[in-house]
Amino acid sequence: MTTALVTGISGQDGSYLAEQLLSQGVRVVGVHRRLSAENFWRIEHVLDRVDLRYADLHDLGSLYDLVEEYRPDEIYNLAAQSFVPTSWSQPILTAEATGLGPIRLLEAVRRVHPKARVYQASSSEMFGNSLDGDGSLNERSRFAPASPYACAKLYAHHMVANYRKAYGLFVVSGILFNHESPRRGLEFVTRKVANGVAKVHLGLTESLTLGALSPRRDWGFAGDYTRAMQAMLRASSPQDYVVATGVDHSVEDLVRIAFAVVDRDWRDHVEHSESLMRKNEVVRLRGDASRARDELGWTPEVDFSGLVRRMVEAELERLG
Ligand code: NDP
Ligand code: GDR
Repeated sequence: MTTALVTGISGQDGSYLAEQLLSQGVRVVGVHRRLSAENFWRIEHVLDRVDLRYADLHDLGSLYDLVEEYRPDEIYNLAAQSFVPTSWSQPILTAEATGLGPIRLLEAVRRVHPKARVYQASSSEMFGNSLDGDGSLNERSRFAPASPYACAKLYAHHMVANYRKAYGLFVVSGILFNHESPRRGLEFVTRKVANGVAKVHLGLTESLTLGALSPRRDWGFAGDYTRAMQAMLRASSPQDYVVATGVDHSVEDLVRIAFAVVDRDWRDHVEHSESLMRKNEVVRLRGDASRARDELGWTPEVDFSGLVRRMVEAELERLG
């Protein structure tokens, strides 16, 4: 029986990945950190089928013990401080968790179980504002990280490539562009907008306050992207892959399409706050996932408007 260890099991991606692995008969060891109140709302429906174990990305010993005990075939390192604005207010914590955390895991793997295949959650944020003109970003594009989060991810990304080369480990990074779902954290813009639209529609509030409306992102569905993670670990050789839809939209497009789901005009309900504007905003990200398509056979199934509709409907159901 294949055993997979998943860090960040309580997060958005961890929940979809756990479902997919369980449906394939894989034994899932879910790693979560100790909190004063458990945060299992995304994985409640699979809790009875997952081996839940405590470990923290800050604590090498806890990671080492788990790798030694389970000797997993696959390790998915999804845990991170993943919110860009928090990386400005807590840059050192972000460097520790998002940058050094993966190295602690790699050290445990190389010392006790080098046969494990490891997936590292890299990010399109590592490209920063390096995109020229109307192009798109692939595995050979230039990195120009524009936040402490992106710098931490890029450090881990390069370390994965170094461990692969120096130690011959099967370790890969997926350079994933934004992916969303009804299980997204409320602080991220897609879920914030979906939630705001539902509240306006149900008469719970009049408006929604946002920062910049012009940034463009390549938004896909999280469940499509966790399929790509698995395909990377099961490929014949270890390589990094960009995972993206290839289509970008602005925050304004997002808001317009989301309010249209409930037949409303976004201009009647959206307010602006300077406090939500970002330092070093990343203006536009669009990915080119040709390598993942050609070598892994991966393509996304959910398009942008289908994703937005799904998220707004989920919020209406939750709040209604
Ligand atoms: P989430 O923020 O939803 O989940 C992050 C997870 O990491 C949570 O389970 C959280 O636990 C856990 N975590 C945070 N700090 C620690 C720590 N010190 N020790 C152990 N666990 C910790 O992220 P997503 O699911 O959206 O993303 C998964 C990964 O992919 C992240 O690394 C993210 O940076 C990266 N990524 C995400 C993209 C996206 O668009 N979603 C795109 C590209 C990369 P808790 O529940 O206790 O907070
Ligand atoms: P991002 O996602 O920073 O791209 O990182 P987020 O949804 O936070 O921001 C996307 C864009 O929306 C603009 N924006 C706002 N964002 C938030 N959160 N709240 C607002 O009110 C708001 N108004 C406008 C932002 O300025 C930005 O341009 C996500 C995370 O999942 C990372 O972990 C991951 O690595 C990248 O995607 C790829």
